[in-house]
Formats: sequence, C-alpha cells, structure tokens
Amino acid sequence: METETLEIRQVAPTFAAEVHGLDTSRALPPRDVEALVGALDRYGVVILPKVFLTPEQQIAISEQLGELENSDEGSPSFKKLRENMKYVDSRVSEISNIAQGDTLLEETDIRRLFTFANQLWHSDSTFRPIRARYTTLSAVRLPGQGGDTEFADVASAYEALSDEDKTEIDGLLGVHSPTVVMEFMGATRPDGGGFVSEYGTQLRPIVDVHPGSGRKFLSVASHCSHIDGLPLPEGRSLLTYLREQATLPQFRYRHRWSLGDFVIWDNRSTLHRACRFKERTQGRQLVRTCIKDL
Ligand SMILES: O=C(O)CCC(=O)C(=O)O
Repeated sequence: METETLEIRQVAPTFAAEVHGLDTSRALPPRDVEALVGALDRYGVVILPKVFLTPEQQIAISEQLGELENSDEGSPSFKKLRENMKYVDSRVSEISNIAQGDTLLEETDIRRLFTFANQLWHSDSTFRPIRARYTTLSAVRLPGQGGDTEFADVASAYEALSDEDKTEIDGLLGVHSPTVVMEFMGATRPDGGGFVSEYGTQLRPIVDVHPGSGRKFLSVASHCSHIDGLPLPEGRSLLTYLREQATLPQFRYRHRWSLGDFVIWDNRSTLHRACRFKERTQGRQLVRTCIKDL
C-alpha cells in the first residue's frame, strides 16, 4: 500500500507493517505524523528497518506521537534502577542485559528479573493509572541468536471468537497489577518479603474499543491478575483461555531484529513478548520510549 508519502508493506497475515520513506533525521512534518498514526491504527506494529536513530531522534519522534512516560514516575524502584543505566534521560529506558563498563549483568541484578518478566505476553503499563498507548524500541546491540520480539493481534483474535464467547466476556473488567507477574517471577524485597505494588490495581475492560480503528480488542495482558467480581480460579481460567485465543499462531508476528531497526507498536491492539536468548553469555540492548494513552 502507498500513502502520499510512505510505502507500507504488511509483514504478517492480519497486521504489522514495514514503513519506508520516513525521513527520521529531523522532526516529522505533520502529514507524516498523521500517516504514522494511521499506520499504527491499521497495522498495530510499524517497523522502520535499519534507520539507526540516536536516542535523541527516538525521543523527538516519540514526542510527536504524544506525551512520554517518565520511567521514574510513581516508582522509586525504577528511579533507583536508572542510576545504573547508560541513558540517564528518564524519557528513555533500556531493555538490556549489559551493565556500565560493558559487562553482562550480575546474576542478582534486578534488571534481569524485568527482562524475564517481558517474556510473558503483555501490553505496556496496563498496571499504571495511565497505560502506554505506544512503545518504541531501537536495536543497539543484538545477540548472535534469538532475542526476537513477538507480537499478537488482539483485535483480529477478538473478532475470531465465537458469539458465545463474545457474549460471556462482554462487560467484564480485568484487575491489573504488577504483583501477579512479580510473584510469578519469584520477586522478593531485599528483606526477603513479598513484592509490593507501587501502583495499586487498575480496572480495565476485557473487551475494549480502539478509538482509531473502531475495532474491539482483547485486553488480557499478563498483568491482568483476575476478573472483577468472579471467583479467582474462575477468572484466571477464563483469562488463560482468552490469552491462548489472543496469541494463536495465526495472529502473531515475530520480529527478528537487525541492528538499527526501529519498531513502534500500539499497546491497545497488540500484545507482545520478548523471546529468549543466551543472556548469560551474549549482550542485547534496545532503547525504549513509552507514549502515554492520554
Ligand atoms: O525485549 C523485548 O523484545 C520486548 C521488550 C518489552 O517487552 C517491552 O519493552 O515492554
């Protein structure tokens, strides 16, 4: 498909597209921003192959899509984490297993926990009062093998549900909190106690509507702990089923990174997860921004 300025090539059966023709070296003109938002509404995941953005260029493009999350916001533990990170600007964060001094993270480094948690299907910041509308990642350093990012099209997955399933989940609210993921990952406080969420819990519809496309989508990120008003086991059983439906192979796209790739995704119409790699022996570093869903 060609818009006036961009060449768009869909890369998975139902969603995800490479976009060519954007001049990312400077601020985007308004018509390109509009075309980019239109592509995100339509494809959910937009890939700009090998554009090699600097963190400053990545911030500039991200800010054209909306207000950026501050990675410290509401979270003293994130602020502490950033003290060790290479990019100290709180508008970016790093997905990385590399420490200052270019060594791999120590076994006990808490950042490893976050990268393992990213291997669960999720949608960014659903546990915060304001979820992330978009996330951007730039590939700075990649392992020899693995370390892909996988995406799922949760709008097409919703549409493929049976009418009976659609009726059953209509109007249900999911309860989101980082605690469910952190407990699953075995996170503990330094004193050995259990993980305590700094965000409380957020209620979000299990079936939401995307304002850009008008399509319904399944909101079943791993941070959705249970279903409001349903007994815990019943709600978790339903969530497990819906996550399976949302991530069936026909609704997936797997991004095999090349250095310099810049990927933007819409956290409403997609789920994503990091794929495993040999993180004890190989380095992987991506620069990340998150745009608030205001
Ligand atoms: O590391 C990846 O491939 C995915 C990162 C991720 O899950 C995130 O940025 O939320």
